Amino acid sequence: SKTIYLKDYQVPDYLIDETHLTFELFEDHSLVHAQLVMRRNPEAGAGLPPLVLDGQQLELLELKLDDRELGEGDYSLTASHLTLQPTQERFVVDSSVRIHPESNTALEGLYKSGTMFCTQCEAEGFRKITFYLDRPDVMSKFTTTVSAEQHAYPVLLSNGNPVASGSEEGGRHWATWEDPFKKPAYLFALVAGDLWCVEDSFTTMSSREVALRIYVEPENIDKVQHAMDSLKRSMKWDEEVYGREYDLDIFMIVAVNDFNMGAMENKGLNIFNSSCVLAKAETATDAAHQRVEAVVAHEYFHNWSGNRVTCRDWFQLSLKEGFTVFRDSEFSADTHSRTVKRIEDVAYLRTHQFAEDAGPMAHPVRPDAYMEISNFYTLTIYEKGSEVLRMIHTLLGPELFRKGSDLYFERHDGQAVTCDDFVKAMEDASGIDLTQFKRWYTQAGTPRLQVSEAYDASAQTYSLTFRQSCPATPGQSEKLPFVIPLALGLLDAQGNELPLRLQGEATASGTGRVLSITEAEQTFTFEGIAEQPLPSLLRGFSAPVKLSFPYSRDQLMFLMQHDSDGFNRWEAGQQLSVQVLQELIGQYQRGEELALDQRLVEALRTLLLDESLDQAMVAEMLSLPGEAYLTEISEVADVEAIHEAREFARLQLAAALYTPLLARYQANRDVSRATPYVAEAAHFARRSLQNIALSYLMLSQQAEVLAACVEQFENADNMTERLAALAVLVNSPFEAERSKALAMFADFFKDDALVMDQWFSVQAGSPLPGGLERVHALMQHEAFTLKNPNKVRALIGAFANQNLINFHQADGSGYRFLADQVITLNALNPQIASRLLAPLTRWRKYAPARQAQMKAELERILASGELSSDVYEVVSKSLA
Ligand code: B3K
Ligand code: ZN
Repeated sequence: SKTIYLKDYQVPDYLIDETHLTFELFEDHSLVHAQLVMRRNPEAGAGLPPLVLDGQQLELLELKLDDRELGEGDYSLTASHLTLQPTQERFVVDSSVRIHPESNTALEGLYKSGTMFCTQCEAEGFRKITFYLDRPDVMSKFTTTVSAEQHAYPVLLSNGNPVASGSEEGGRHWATWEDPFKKPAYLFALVAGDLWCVEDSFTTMSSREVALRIYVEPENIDKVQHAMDSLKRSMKWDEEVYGREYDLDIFMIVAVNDFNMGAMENKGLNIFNSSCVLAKAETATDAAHQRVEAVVAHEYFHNWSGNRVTCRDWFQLSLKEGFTVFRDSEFSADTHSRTVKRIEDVAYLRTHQFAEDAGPMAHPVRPDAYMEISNFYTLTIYEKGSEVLRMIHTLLGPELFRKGSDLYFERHDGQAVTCDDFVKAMEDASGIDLTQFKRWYTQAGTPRLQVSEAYDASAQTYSLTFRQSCPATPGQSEKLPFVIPLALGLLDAQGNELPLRLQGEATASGTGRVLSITEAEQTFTFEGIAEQPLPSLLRGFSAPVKLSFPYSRDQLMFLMQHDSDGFNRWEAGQQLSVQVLQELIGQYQRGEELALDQRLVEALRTLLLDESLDQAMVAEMLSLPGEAYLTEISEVADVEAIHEAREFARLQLAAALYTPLLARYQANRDVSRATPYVAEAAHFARRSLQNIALSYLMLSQQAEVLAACVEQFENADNMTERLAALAVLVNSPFEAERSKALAMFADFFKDDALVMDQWFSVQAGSPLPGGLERVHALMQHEAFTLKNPNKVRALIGAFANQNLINFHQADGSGYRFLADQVITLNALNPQIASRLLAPLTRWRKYAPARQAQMKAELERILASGELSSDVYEVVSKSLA
């Protein structure tokens, strides 16, 4: 495999003004004819260099240049390129190829999911469909004709507007679609299948009527309404918050079962993993409902941030992904609870993106080299990229940020641009210099920010000193200081916010404010501070850094109660829990008796007893930091100590708080019983507290709790309650009830693939001993197949990522199992194989014995035969 560098970027030699595609779909092959209306790129210099088209796994049947048939001497063909010599500035290339979607298990290019044909072209899948300049800075107008057997494939879709259709002899029919907007090939899509659709419409801000259609397999037609409602809310929100209007007459979403990721923003024809479209109360949890809403919004928002303005090259991927994640997370925050959304996003970022940023695949938000671009659809590009946008938003404020985004869209509409272009628009609109800020795009790694305080009672000054540093990452040993926007407030002894006046300022400018930290070491001094204050730092997680301040446990408890920033109240609770859990981990490691700091118990009791608090917040506070997060913040992760310490704390909390937990549980379950399912914040909140209370209560092994759990499992009218009860039973020692519930569930839902995914996941995640044996057995279940990415994620992914105590079995069996699956999947679906591999790449986190076992498995994968570029890149970099 060879490395591609950003510094080698060159504009394309040729452009494709028009692309006319004809697909003839058959059961044992498909034919693709492409007519490319091309010209020399005026920006690329003089002369007529050879035209090098991308193409992989294509059987070339015919090739013409300006209607002249080319023979073997007129072109050269390798496994990845077709080269021919143009003789004029403007010319037309016609090619016909044969491809095999019916045996495409990589799910990239044109493939079959069940009985339907569909495509996935981002990033470089279009070259598996036809010979093309498969790069995002080549934008073209597409016309697509699809023909297929009418009975099996009544629905034929592509991008843009339908312009013609008809029947052919022999039971076939065809349809032609025309997309008036220029686009890169990665946004091309085609669907053919026996699909039903739900139809609706949206009237845009300039009063245009847009037809909305969501296509699904007939049996899923009753699970589409939530996605349709989410789509309409997204369209409205993008008009209101960003001034962005939809631009075609029709917007379509198609749900497919076999899909490598969540969804894809193809112009006018989004293709979705069915797990990100289908949702109804009986089969999808609250989390699934929220994910559907967020992914529908995300893909819709790409119509502007990604499609109208796209990326010049794949190094700029975060230009569209970071921005679009920021947009969808703000949409969710506006739609439900802002604080809860922020807590969820930060917990996810700190657990997973921080781990990536500290591992062998660490890369900047704008990478400068890659082997396989599919490996760079990462938490760093998406989640950290979104944090970078959020910091720009914080530094500019909402009005200037909107001005900057308007300027960006106006200036670059119809273009393929860079992250620098985006930042330039923000600078030009705001007058704020972001030169130093751009280090967030180029330097990898999570910055550390150490904070110390000094209070001078006689001068009435309070100083905070910040020291920032950033650990070395692959290829980057030295880092320069970042611009860190730090939102903060100061609390007095009663918990009131103090007015803030920095040295040199005439008057205080309110209470909370944002400091801009730009130096390696920097001190800010506040004046007129009459008593020693308690700082509330990094409010709302205003920058993706690891902050440390020497808080005592009592101070954290004070912040938990009094901080005016909801996010930081949660954060104080998390820091308190981390301190307490780390103390338990130490006790376990030293062979001492474990003793839980009772202050944590009392802090949580106070929260449970306060019925005026947002129930979702109480639920979030009750959720102790997860094992994966405790692993991430450990110098050397001790798997057993982390698990035992956390389980001990949960048991102690369950016992001490039994009465208030039961009261909150019962009250909420009563409301749930009397209330029809609604996918809204207050209802999510009630069910989340109910379910976390149940999971604690079950640790008591009381008969009344078991009865309540079984009651909830059997009688719930929604999947949120039913699945939570099932998970609690699966993790419990009540073997009879557990087996009965699992069997009932599988029997009832056996025909619903997405529900069976939940059934697999719940079992794969159970920390009870024998986890690997259970996973092995489940792989034999008739509903399981390695060919479906959702199944792989639900069973193998959940085991390796969410069942740390079983995956990290001391005998190395978990590692061996995962490597075996990676080797099998490498041949079937390289993208899925490469993603599955991530837990093994974290070997440096563990003690020497585990390190050796994990490395041995990585080496075994490397030696296992012909590796895809996807797997090769991750394995080789992990071992480097
Ligand atoms: N842009 C797609 C991701 C494509 C991944 C290709 N391996 C979905 C999204 O981010 O919206
Ligand atoms: Zn995206």
